[in-house]
Amino acid sequence: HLASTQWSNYSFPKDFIFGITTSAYQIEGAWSEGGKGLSIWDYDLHQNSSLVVDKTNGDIACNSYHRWKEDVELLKHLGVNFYRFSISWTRILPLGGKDTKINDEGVKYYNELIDNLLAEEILPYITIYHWDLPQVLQDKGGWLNETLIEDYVFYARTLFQLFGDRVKHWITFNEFFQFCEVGYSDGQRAPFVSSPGVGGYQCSHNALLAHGRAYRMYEKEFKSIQGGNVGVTVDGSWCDPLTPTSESDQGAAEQFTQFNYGWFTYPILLGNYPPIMIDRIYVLSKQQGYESSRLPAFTSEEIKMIKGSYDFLGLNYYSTYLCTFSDNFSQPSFESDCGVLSSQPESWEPSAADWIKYSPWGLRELLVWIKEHFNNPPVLITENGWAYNSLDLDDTERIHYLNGCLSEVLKAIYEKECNVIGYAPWSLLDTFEWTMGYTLKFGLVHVDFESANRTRIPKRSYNMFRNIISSRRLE
Ligand code: GBH
Repeated sequence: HLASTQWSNYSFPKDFIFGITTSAYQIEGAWSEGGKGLSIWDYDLHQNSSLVVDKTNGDIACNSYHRWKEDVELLKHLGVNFYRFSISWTRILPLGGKDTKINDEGVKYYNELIDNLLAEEILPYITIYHWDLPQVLQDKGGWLNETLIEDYVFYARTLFQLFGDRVKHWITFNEFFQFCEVGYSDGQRAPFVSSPGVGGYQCSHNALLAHGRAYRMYEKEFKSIQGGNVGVTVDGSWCDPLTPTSESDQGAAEQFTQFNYGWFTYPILLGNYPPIMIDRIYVLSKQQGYESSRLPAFTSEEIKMIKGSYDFLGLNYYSTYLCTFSDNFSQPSFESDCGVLSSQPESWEPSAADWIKYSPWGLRELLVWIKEHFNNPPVLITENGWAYNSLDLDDTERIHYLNGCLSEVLKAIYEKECNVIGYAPWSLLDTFEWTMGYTLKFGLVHVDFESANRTRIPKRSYNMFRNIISSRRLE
């Protein structure tokens, strides 16, 4: 059935931008070179290699610290308008906070990368935080400690000062849900803290405040001089009702989106957590014997500060799930607070990642949901992708998925008037896939992790994406 699909016939609007994405820990390597300090991922995976399925780590990864010129060549030939990458906090501030010296070698690395991108007319879109917290700050409690807000704002200010003369697009955070809920509640990502129903909320409360404070700081101290934009990336799945005609399942699908996506977007766009989260977590916390809600509360000052703290909304979309209410979860936990069971039917085409099945329509549904809930803010798709687990130079399924998702983007723009401003797949390269190690491949470019110089070979999807960028249409 792969060949028979018809993609949308529209052309991408004139000002629609194309990019591609990576993140520092997943590609750079050189974990202890150039004066870099230790991040939680360096530290934890060196402590315990069993945290990763193939017992690998990002010590070398794609070696982009040394081979970034090849990355720039690949980006140039691809023809992208922008490159979304992240800065390694400990390459700039090896000890994290205010009392550490700026590491000149780290600054030099990013200066060269930025200058070479700009020379090729590729705009840098920099993610300030893509999960690699300095270990010294984790030693003080990490995102559970509200003093980290100050440290983050200091780090962000340092980046604006160092690079903001040339970098005009910043993304404060990548995916609060992943580093907070999975990192501090489930214990499945660094710092591998297990505190169900508690840790994730505390982490994200502090991280949302850090986001808002950094946004306001840029607005006050840099915006008039540097003229850039500050956005944030939230990961979004779409949820359809398990039984389409069931009103209960329809309610469950909306509740899932409120909890998984509204958790972060409601504060940033509307000023506070979704009412249903505030209510349910309060009631359940009381039942469970807590004195106050496990979900921290924003003060009215904080609400004013955080409301509207974005110039664009970054969206990472990979897959859709089917939802139904359930109370069959251990307590306390985010899952029982949310009260929704999600699954994916066997009949949807599987990728090598157990959480991604072929479901491009959910991207359009989510874009429409965003438009309706938040009055059509500018949305930049900052990730979207498909995983293989073996050599995939002829990656037809990835091509099929990216086309499918882009087709839904076109429909969202032309048939639903959604304000989608650009699109960047995950990822330029096969990367170190966190706890999946090197077993999952998302790249449009293959990386030979056996070769000393991490040889890069473009896949078929790279050429397909290149054609889309130059023709501005799907084929
Ligand atoms: C992105 O996160 C990251 O930003 C990026 O660094 C990473 O390399 C890329 O994905 C590919 O993995 O519903 O229980 O099955 C995506 C995080 C993790 C979000 C899995 C959805 C589904 C869990 N995704 N999650 S479940």
